[in-house]
Amino acid sequence: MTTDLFSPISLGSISLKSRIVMAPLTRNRAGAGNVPQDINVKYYEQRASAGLIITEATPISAMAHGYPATPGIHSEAQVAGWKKVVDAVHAKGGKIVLQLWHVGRISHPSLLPDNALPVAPSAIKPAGQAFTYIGLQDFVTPRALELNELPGIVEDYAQATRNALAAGFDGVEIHAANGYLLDQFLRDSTNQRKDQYGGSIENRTRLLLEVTRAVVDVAGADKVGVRISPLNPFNDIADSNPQALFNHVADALNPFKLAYLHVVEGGMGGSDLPPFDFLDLRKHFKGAYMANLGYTKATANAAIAEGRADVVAFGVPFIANPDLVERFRLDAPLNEADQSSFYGGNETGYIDYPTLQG
Ligand code: 8OZ
Repeated sequence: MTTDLFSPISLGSISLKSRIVMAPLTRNRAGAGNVPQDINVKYYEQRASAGLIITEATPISAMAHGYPATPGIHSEAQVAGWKKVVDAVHAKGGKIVLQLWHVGRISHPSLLPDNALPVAPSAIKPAGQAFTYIGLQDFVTPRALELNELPGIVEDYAQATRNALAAGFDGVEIHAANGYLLDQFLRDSTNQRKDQYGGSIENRTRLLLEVTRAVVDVAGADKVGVRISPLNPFNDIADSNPQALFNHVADALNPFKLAYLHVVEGGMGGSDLPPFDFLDLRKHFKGAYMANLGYTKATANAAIAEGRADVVAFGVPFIANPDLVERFRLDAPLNEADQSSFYGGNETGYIDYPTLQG
């Protein structure tokens, strides 16, 4: 029998019924205090037939927030809210990991404690605007983190991991992609530090490895994945040599024996991207490889059959199709996603997409 999307697989200690993964999706519908609420429970429960759900990006601390209504994992109420999500997904036989997120400079004082400046590897202002509770606001110049603050950031990841395990999650994914804090350290357009966290590829990878060490020490490597996006220019970021950087990241992560490496294989939003060989990256990483970005059932099956991926994460199709797995199984038509309800709002465009049953 050929291996395809419906072949079971284990990612570390997490056993999946299929290789159809729900990608992390920011939806901006948390309740007061950035606590997961009933509609969030319903939304994830509806999608529990996925082989694995990766939660929306989840801030690890008060300073890690950069958008309105994103559910955190740093208060007791948030942990209790997430526990309801996890219990609902588990009751339906699903698996779910929490994505650990620090936005770094992609934030705004109005979203941070005491109107603090966002923090980053270097004091470089991103082009563009932040989504805030008071509308779109120009990004500000962030404050460069002091060397002696970095252990505190690493500890925030560790504490968030303890909280995620307390909520019952099957594991955690470290978000090192899409121009947020860890990616800001990795790529050299945003990291111009002169200390041991900047400059060489080894130095720029250091914080990710320290965070991975801390998270693995809490959860065990077989419950930890890492997400990277070597080319994604989203959030005004780039690197002068992405192939060398991310091949090194893959090599450096190998000794941990992680559950998986999750790779955004391109850019969100059109622009000219530098050449990059994802198969080369895939060969550097010795564990399970999760591919993401624009895959269909056909292209995902081809990637799995050809060994270019072990599992595939689907984003937009899961927004619009809670029963995506069943639809793939039957080759049934997919619902169209309504872009206007992606970020923020209520039940509409969130928990009202029909299944094949209605
Ligand atoms: C889109 C809008 C807001 C946040 C990411 C967490 O790209 C996000 C995100 C995406 O990882």
